[in-house]
Amino acid sequence: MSTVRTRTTLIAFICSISIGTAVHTQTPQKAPPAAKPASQKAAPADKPAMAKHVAIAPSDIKWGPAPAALPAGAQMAVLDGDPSKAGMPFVIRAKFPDGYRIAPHWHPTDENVAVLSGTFSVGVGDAFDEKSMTALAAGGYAHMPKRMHHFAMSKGETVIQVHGVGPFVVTYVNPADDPSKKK
Ligand SMILES: [Cu+2]
Repeated sequence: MSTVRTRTTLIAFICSISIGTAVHTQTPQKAPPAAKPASQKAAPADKPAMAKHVAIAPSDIKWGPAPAALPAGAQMAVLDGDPSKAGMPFVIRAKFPDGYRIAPHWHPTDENVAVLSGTFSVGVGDAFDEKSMTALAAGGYAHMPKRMHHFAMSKGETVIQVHGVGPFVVTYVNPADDPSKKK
């Protein structure tokens, strides 16, 4: 039963991330793919393919609503990679309003969090306990090993950067805390 629930969460999360990303893409989706320029053709066998580089100015980050697996009010942007793809590295940003709370949950993969602004507090365990949390100011960092139960809270508008290897899925310890299941 819990396997079914986990899969549902995963699919819901992936769908909402894809939708969120698609909605905020500014290029038309229906244009046929342009022919690849010569520079993007497969590299000769003796040369490894060059990876794409990424350079995004803060003003060019395309924020959109966070996936339904997170409580309403958060914004998210995918900077690199794809958090929905298994084995794919990703870098995302999340922006939380003051007092935002994420109930105890876990991920199937390690989560790495850098705090860019505001204050982000994290705690571990099955019950949300403010007193047990560690408050991280801008510059702080947190690592949550895969499957470790943890919870979080913001103070002031807070921006974090999360990196890891997909799939980035949120599963709540108490299924009643899952915002994607509420309505
Ligand atoms: Cu988490």
